[in-house]
Amino acid sequence: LLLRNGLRLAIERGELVLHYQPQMDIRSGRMVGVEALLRWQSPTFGLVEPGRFIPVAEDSGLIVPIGAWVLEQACRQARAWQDDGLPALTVAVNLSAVQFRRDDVEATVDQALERSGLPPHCLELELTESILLQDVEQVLALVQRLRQRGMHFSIDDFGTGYSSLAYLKRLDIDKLKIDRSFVHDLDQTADAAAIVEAIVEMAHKLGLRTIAEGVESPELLDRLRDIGCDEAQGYLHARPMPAQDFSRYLHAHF
Ligand code: G
Ligand code: G
Ligand code: MN
Ligand code: NA
Repeated sequence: LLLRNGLRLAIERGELVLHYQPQMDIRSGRMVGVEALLRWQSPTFGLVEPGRFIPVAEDSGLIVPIGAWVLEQACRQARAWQDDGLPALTVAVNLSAVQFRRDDVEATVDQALERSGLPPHCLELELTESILLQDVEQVLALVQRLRQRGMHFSIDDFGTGYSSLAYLKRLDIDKLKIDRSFVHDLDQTADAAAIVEAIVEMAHKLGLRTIAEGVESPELLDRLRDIGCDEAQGYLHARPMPAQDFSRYLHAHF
């Protein structure tokens, strides 16, 4: 309850911040995208991780205004980097399944793009498999409409949730994000390696790209390259960092 009341005021008090983490193309070594990750800098609770407050935001409905803020902020920041002369990166934003249920996601996304001036093809929306527990036809149609306008979609934490391969095939997405629990064990257990290999092979057969989360070592990156995984994200390249630090990182990278 304390957390919820604090969270209610967090937006207007400017306590929410986005951190940014690069996404690298494994073959070329180029940065191709950046994920926006929400943090709450609370005067009472300190720096609160999303794992603690996103569930509270979802239960209370606060995820709707918070999600709208995240989308607009991430789009504005991506646009600012473009205006700064940096190569156009895709900015990935996490969407909660609750946003699909409680918000007019299409209007919220349009508003963020319009206000920021970010071209739709520079925005990627990360969905979780739990999105498919809802009115599937409605979700499929919405994703298709947004895709027609140029936006990209990925499935986050892939392999950990409920996923119907039948729906996956119908869902008009671009990319699977392989959950970091599989990536972490890649060089330790044959089972984890088998799972990552299977996901990559299936994704490619469905015409999807793959990105591995939680890539922490050069050895893991080598394994992923051998397996044919397309992209990597993790502490090996950079930790999530505030916008200002990420700007410096970008200028050093390009
Ligand atoms: O950054 P960190 O690993 O602590 O994030 C933990 C989880 O919180 C991740 O699974 C991520 O998907 C989720 N998360 C981070 N930012 C957002 C956000 O803006 N909206 C939603 N819905 N989830 C987020
Ligand atoms: O939305 P998603 O579940 O992909 O959230 C990514 C989360 O993973 C972020 O909260 C980020 O802090 C965390 N993360 C990013 N890179 C690494 C990594 O290399 N190792 C670990 N353990 N966590 C990571
Ligand atoms: Mn994510
Ligand atoms: Na994830």
